[in-house]
This record gives sequence, structure tokens and C-alpha cells, in this order.
Amino acid sequence: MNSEEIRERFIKFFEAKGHVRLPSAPLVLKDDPSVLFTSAGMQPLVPYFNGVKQPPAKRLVTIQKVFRATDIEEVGKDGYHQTFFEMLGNFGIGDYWKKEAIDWGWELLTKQFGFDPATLVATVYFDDDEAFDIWTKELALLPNDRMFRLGNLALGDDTNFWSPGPIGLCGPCSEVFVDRGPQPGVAPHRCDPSENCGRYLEIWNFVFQQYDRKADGSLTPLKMKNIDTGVGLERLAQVLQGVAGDAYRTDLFQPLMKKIESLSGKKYGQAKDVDLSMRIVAEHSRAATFFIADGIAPSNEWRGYVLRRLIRRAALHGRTSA
Ligand code: ALA
Repeated sequence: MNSEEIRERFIKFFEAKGHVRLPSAPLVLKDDPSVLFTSAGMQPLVPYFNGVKQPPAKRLVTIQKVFRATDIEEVGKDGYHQTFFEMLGNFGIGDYWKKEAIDWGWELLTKQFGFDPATLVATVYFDDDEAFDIWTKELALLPNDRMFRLGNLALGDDTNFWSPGPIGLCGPCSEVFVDRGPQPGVAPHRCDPSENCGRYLEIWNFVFQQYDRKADGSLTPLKMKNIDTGVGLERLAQVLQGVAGDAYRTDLFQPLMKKIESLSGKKYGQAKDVDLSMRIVAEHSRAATFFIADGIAPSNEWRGYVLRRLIRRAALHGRTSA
């Protein structure tokens, strides 16, 4: 299934469930100077979630272009870290809750996209019995031994508790992962989905937005509960195109990789250091292109500096190894 078919299938599925499609917002949000870049599908929708603006509908679906600067140094080391990606998301604004979100996500993954249920595992926040019971009893989608309870804010572990920043809308979340089986050099018992051991590939995050976090860290329950979900298109494409763990072999990156191969005269998949550089050139030049298309220019400060860093890192790797 190519990436365009994945996008359309996602959108159509949620339109059939009453969601209204909105276009992607730019990488720089005009109304929210607090964030450097749009880093999640929910960010452009925050005024709807917190009741400041009336949403066009209570159910929304988007494909949002996002950028996460925190991952710049990780890009290249493996096939799945990226700074820029497309996030597919369905959202319920004071409308449906955990059961529908999980049910629909599972239906889309297993019935429409053909994921084998036996290859999937899910996580919940450590004390979220409601979500755990939805997965294991109410909808009976997964057995207990393919569920993981993770995180605990009181112990400083925010796994499975999602927020776009230190303050504001947040809540426990539940994630679906593809279990790729034990990986070379990693003992199976030493790896859970919160670790970066390569065994579990995150597919979908369901955030149950139910708190407003204040500057002192306290959580105030929201009057209106919201559903915020996110699926990385590049991740879905990896699995559906049979190249799990390597986004650079999907149709989203192949044209770029082929171009890099023809410019460098080298082949992807033959030498570790060359692969690392090829990935960096492909990923950063793709991200930089979207920056420029959204009006960001290279500079010494702020957003322009991030763009300059991307271009520099890509250029350096283009010269040294690729
Ligand atoms: N907002 C959630 C995320 O970015 C879905 O993972």
C-alpha cells in the first residue's frame, strides 16, 4: 500500500465515523508563539480543546506536518528516527472517549490496514485501569500478557502521560506497538516498549486529554475531556510496505534515496557509515524543504537557526561519507 493510499484510507475511515477533515496547519503556528514548531497534530487544535474557540465539528481528522527538534542528533543512527514527519490523527472534542478511540484505532489497523493482531501490543499509564480493561475485557482486543503498564509521574517517569509542553492540556495515553520480536543483542526480558531497543515500533498514540497542568505541576481535571491521537505516516508505511524499522526504504523516501545514490555513486544498505550519512542527507533535506516552503529562512537565531543546523548537518554528511 503506497503512502497516498494510507493517507486516504485513514481520512476516509474517520470521515465515515463522522469526523470532519481539516487541512494541515503550517510548521509555524501563527496564533501560538509559545511553540517553536508544530510538533503534534493536536497543536493547531488547542484553542478548540481548551474551549477558547468553537470547533467546526466535535470530531476532526487531520494529516499534520510536524517537526521535532529534539530528535536531530538521533537521525541517521537508525532507520526510524526523524525530525520531520506526517502525523495522521483523529480528535474528539468533548465528544467520544477511550473506548471509541481504541475501538476505531484497532478496527482501522487490523481490518483496513491488515495488521495481524498477534503482532501488536499496547501500553497504558500505570494506574489507568479503565483503558487496561477496555483493551483486555470490554473490547477484548489483547490478552493481559501483551499489555504493558508504564510510567508514574510521582516517580518522575512520564511514560504514557502525554502533554505538548510543561503546562496545559495533558493526560494519560495508550500506545499501540508492532512487536518485531527479540532483536540481536537485546535480551527479550530487558526490553519493554518504553525502551529504545528496536523490538517495538510505535504505531499509534491515543491521548486521553483530561487535565490542565499548572506551572507548579498540579493537575486540574478538565471540564471537557478530549481525545487526541497520532499515528506517524512513516511508521505505518514501514510496516505496510514490509520494511519495518527503515523509513528510508518506504515510498516516502525512496525517490530521495535514489537521487542520493546516483549523486554519490554509492548504494544504501552496504556500509554502516555511508547509510548513516545517506539517511541524514535525505531526512534533513526533506525537513529543510518543508521549512523553506513554510517561509522560514536560514539565520543565526530562533527557527532559522534550526534550519541552518539541518542544512549544515546534511551538507557535512553529503561531503564526508555519502
Ligand atoms: N499528541 C500525541 C502525540 O503526538 C498523539 O503523540
